[in-house]
Amino acid sequence: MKGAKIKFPENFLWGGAIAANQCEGAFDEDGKGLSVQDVTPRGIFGPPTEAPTPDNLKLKGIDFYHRYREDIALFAEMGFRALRVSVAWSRIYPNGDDECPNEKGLQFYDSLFDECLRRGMQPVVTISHYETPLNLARRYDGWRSRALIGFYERYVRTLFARYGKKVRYWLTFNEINSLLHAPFTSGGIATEKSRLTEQDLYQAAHHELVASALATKIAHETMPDAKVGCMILSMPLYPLTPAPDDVIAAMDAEHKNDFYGDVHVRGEYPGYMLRYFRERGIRIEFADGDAEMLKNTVDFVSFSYYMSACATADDRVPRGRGNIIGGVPNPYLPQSAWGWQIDPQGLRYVLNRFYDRYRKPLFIVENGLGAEDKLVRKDGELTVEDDYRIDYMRAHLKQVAEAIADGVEVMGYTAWGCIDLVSATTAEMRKRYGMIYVDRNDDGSGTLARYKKKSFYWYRDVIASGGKSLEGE
Ligand code: BGP
Repeated sequence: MKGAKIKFPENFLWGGAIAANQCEGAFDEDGKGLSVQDVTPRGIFGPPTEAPTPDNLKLKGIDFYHRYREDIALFAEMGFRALRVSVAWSRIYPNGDDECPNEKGLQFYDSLFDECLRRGMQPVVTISHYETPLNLARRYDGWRSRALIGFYERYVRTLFARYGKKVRYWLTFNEINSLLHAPFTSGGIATEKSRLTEQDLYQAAHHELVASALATKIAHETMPDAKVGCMILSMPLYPLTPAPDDVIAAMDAEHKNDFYGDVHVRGEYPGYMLRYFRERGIRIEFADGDAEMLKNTVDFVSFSYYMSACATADDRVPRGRGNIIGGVPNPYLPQSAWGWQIDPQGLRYVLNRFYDRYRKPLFIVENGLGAEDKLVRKDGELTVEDDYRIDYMRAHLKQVAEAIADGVEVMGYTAWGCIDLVSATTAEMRKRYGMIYVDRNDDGSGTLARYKKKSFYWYRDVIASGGKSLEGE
């Protein structure tokens, strides 16, 4: 097949994405309570500490809390039409179960969203991005408890009432399918992972799914123009060989992730999951009204995409590293310095697969390359010659164009970590995604000054040309 002519829709939401816990810093300012991230200095898979420790880079982030105006000005220079951010739940409800919200926290996001709008960017807001208030984890075991639905409801009602006129695009839970793999970070579940059964985890997932549907219902009732999306960690799992056993293993592995999108879009539990539960004696407790609530389905499907992996029926084949879920390495693909396999065509594959399955607009809300950058001086300016990042983004955006040519409805693309921030899985600063370099090192040192990388100018040209500049490259 010939490469498609590059044609992105007129109103395509070009932009970038960040998350509060990885960039804001100011972890205890203006009444903010602690979140699960404030006690995980080693990243998603590291053990939590009792209290925040000085080596936790996330406590300081990149000081976005104080520098957001300057950073948004840089995003505007790149021509962003959308900025995906998250609200730190514990800025609004410091303990999660408080009766009243923290006004100072609310004011911060008022100013942040105003600044986005003033600069011509639609805020795309993740309501819960790995930032469950720590008190909800310690006191209730996070989403294992049904009580969390009520606390989340209070929180979203507060957000919708306050920001309904400023924010149109809402995402309910970041990478909701990561709950099984990272229960503390993703679900605020304090019980150690090794002691949790599948029953425990799927019950927690059920609570999140009900909460997500409830948020969608409230949004639709209170904000007629709002669009609500689910957010899925996408990672296509190819069969390692054409052996039918591997094909079925891949289908089963895909189903484990599809479950979440299927409930969000179809409004009910899919048959393959009911079978899985039945055969393992897992009984999901549905409260009265839950089945009805799940029928409040989303307007669009958003997802992160970094890599693909393989699945096999052969348990002896070792698994590789990757974005939370992981899988068996694909012998045909190169990998990043962190072992994440690079597969631009996988993005076209995912877009087609989701569109075939859901027939809903799709939004790529995370994609990018985590790499080590070297600051150099060029024409008197400090910069990074990050051709590797440009190559990654170009190859992926070209595949987005292919999917659009295939007829897939794509709403937008927000590049992950458009400004360097602290890594989620490893809590490092040296794993950088940005088109803007931030002078902060793993030991916490650095001036926090921002420098434009080569990719900054490249992305600016891509956006300005509506993707056309990719054609000649
Ligand atoms: C996703 C998260 C992000 C982000 C990204 C990159 O799973 O939603 O928060 O961090 O992965 O991961 P990392 O920072 O570990 O490279």
